[in-house]
Amino acid sequence: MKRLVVLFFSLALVACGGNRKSLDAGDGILYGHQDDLSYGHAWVVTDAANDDLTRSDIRDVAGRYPAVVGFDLGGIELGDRSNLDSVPFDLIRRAALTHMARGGVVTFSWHPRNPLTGGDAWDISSDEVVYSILPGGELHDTFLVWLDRLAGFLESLDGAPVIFRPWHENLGSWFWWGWRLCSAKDYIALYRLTHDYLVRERGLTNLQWCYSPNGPVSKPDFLSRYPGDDYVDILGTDIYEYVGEDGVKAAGVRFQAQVREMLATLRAIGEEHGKPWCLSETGLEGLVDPHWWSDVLYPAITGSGIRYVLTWRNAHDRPEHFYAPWKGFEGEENFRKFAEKEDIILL
Ligand code: BMA
Repeated sequence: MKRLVVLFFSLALVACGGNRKSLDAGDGILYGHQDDLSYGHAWVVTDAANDDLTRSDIRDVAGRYPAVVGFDLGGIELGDRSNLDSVPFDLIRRAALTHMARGGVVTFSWHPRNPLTGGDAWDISSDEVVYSILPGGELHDTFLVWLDRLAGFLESLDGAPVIFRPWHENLGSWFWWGWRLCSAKDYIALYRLTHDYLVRERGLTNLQWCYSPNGPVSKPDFLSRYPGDDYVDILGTDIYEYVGEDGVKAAGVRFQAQVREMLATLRAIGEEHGKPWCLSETGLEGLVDPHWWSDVLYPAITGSGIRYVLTWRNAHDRPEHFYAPWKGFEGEENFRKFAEKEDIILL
């Protein structure tokens, strides 16, 4: 309960302090962008210690920062200096604290390496990984060291409230903690172990726990690996638009229907369980639909009751890998149209 109050407090800060639309946070949707302050399309912060962190693709295009910024902690478990996308953890910490000082909300995802094979988060060559790191498993002690390093980073935020979203997209089978890679019982045990280590062992009270399977999935599927109301503060889902052989327009129609249906499911679960809900990751790679923001995403989320929507990163070293506009991108005007909507909140 205390944790939720902290979240609402930080959302209210955004709504009151940072946005010229005088919206109650409960009515508006915070817009978020992954890695927004550490790099963008064709630029990257190089002076991690001194950069003033005012550059942002979103600000370049819309004049304001995203209300939510996401960062990924993949690599922290090994004690690496930089994450899996080569962003230094010192920069991530400073960018997260800077964003919160501006009134924004921060969310952390985590793509940890595969502890059994040594591969990455996408290494699904073994279905014994989760089992092996649970109590009694051969790698349990190793995993506790990983959690210790993760806790060290989260502790270094000095109690600032953040959303933590581990073990995401777990109803698909592309991560080693995915659907076909572990039993529901073991998945839930993994989530609870992570939670209990950070909260009970390490006393971290600043984390809002987000459970965010990939969507669309049915309500029974969503709940089949739900860690429980005592472990989760926010319900999320990750849904991307993929363009198939039937083209961009059909992809948009399909995506919109999927998002609407999934968010209706989250609303039903959220109301039953007393939890807020969000669209924790989304996007269309390369924004190949010029009207995506106004005609596809916005109608899919307006009125859905979500607290926030986060689009994925704009890689600086892969020109086609972006999910938000950047200065000079031909679709920037369409994003501004989205950002100007009454219920969309930027910072
Ligand atoms: C994926 C891609 C990868 C990246 C990963 C974690 O969706 O963007 O390039 O390494 O997320 O950020």
